[in-house]
Amino acid sequence: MTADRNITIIGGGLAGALLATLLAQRGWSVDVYERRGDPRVEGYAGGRSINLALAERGLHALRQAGADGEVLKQAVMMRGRFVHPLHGEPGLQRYGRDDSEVIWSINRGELNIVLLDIAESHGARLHFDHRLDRVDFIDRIAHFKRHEDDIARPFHALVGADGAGSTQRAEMAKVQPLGERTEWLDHGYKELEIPPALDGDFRIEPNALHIWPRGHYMCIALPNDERTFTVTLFMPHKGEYPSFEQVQDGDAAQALFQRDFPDTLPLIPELRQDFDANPVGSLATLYLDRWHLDGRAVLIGDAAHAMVPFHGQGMNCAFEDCVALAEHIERAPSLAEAFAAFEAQRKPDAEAIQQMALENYIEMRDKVDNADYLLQRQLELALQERHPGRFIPHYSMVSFMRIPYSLALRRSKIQHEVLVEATRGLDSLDGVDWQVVDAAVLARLEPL
Ligand code: FAD
Ligand code: E1W
Repeated sequence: MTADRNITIIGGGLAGALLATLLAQRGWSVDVYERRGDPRVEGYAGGRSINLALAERGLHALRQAGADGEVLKQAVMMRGRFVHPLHGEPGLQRYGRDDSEVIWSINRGELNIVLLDIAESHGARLHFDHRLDRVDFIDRIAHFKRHEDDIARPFHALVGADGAGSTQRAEMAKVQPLGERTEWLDHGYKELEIPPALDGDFRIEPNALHIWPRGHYMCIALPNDERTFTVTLFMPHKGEYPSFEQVQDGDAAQALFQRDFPDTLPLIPELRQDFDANPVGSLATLYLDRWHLDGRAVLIGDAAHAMVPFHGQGMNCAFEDCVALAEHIERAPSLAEAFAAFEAQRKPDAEAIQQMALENYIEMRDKVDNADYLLQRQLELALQERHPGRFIPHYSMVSFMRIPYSLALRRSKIQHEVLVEATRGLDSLDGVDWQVVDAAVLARLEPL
C-alpha cells in the first residue's frame, strides 16, 4: 500500500459516506469500513422510518459532493414549526421569510444509500460487515471483526466517523488521553408513527415540523415522503409523572397521550404497539479536548462531538466537518497539520452548536406557545427588516446560513438581550421604543 493519499474511514454512516466522496473526488484512495451490512442489499438496519431535518449547512455539503439533487428528490419541505398547544389553536410559525428559507425532512436510510452509491461511483471501496475492534497505532494496523473472523488491515491514516459510541475514539484514547467527558441528558426519547390517512394522504400538515410543547416534555413529528410522520416523544427518564420510569408500557402511554396529547391519539393507531416495540433512546453531549492523534487519526461527526438533537443540527454539523476536513487535507502539507488545523477550526464551532442544542430543548418544550416568546420572535422579524445584514434571527443564522456556529452563538446572545430589553412589560410591538432599540442594534452588532 503506498503511504500517501490513502485514507481509511471507520463508519459508513452519514459523515463517513459523505467524506469518502469528498476525498475520492480529490484523488484520494479511500477505504470505508462499516459495521453493518450493505443497506442497499439488506435494507436499512432497524427498518423503521427515521427522519432527519436537513438545513443549509448540510445541504451545502451535499452540493459539494453532487448529492443534493438525489437527496432532495426524496425530501419533504418543512416551512416552519407547527405548534399544537394543549389549549388554544394550533398554527404554523414560519422558519424564514419565504420558501427559500425552509428545511427538509429526509429518511436516514435513504440518505445513507444515496451517499454510499455516490462514494462508490467515485471509486471509494466500501467494506460492509467490518466492525472495528482494535487499532495498533504503532504498526498502523486496524483489526476488524467480520462475523466470526478477525481481519487485519494496514492503514496510513484513520478517520473515525463511527458515531457517538466510537470504537476508534476508545482506541485513540489508549495512546493519548482525549479528555473525554459525556454529559447525559436526564431525558430520553421514544419513536412512534402516524400512518397515512385512509385516502393515502398525510394526516396532518405535511410541510412542517410539528411540536406539542408541554413544559418539561414534548412531542415532535417530522413528515416522511411515504406520507407518514415519525413522532418522537421526549421526556425525563425518571422522576415525577410523566417520565419513562412511570410510563413503561403501551397502556400507560395511551393514558399519558389521552391526558396531554389528546389530538394525536386518533393519529397514532398503533401507539400501544409502537411504544412497547421501540426502545427508549438516550441523549448526551460528548466533549473531547483532542480530536486527533498527530497524522495517524482524527475524529469527525458524532464520534468527536455528539450533541442533543433539539436544534436538528447533528448531521448538518457532521457534514460541515466533512467539507472542512477534506479542504484541510487538500491544503495542508501533511496529514498531521491538516488534522490539527481541522480540530482548531471546528472545535469551537462544535461546542457552540452543542450549547445551542441544549438551550433549544427548553425553548421547544416550554416557550414556543408562550406570549413573551412570540412577541420576541415578532420583534426579531421586524429588526431583520430594519437592519438587514446586521440583525439576523437566531434560527436563520443556524439553519439558513453557513457562518461559524460560534459566531452565530455570540451574535444570538447579544440579540437575545436586545429583544428581552425591548419587549419587557409589553404585550405587543406597539409600545416598542424604536429609537432605543435601533441604537442598541447599531452599537452592539457589527454588519455581517
Ligand atoms: P452515525 O450516523 O451514527 O454513523 C456512524 C456509523 O458508524 C454507523 O453506520 C455505524 O454502524 C458505524 N459504526 C459504529 N461503530 C463502528 C465500528 N466499530 N466499526 C465500523 N463501523 C462502525 N441531526 C440533524 O442534523 N437533524 C436532525 O433532525 C436530527 N435529529 C436527530 C434525532 C435524534 C433522536 C437523534 C438521536 C439524533 C438526531 N440528529 C439529527 C443527529 C444525527 O443523527 C447525528 O448527528 C448523525 O447521525 C451523525 O452522523 P455520523 O456519521 O457522525 O454518525
Ligand atoms: C429543527 C429532533 C429535532 C430536529 C429538529 C428540530 C427540533 C426542535 C428537534 C429545531 C427547531 C429541525 N429543529 N425547530 N423549530 N425551532 N427550532 O429546526 O430539526 Cl426536537
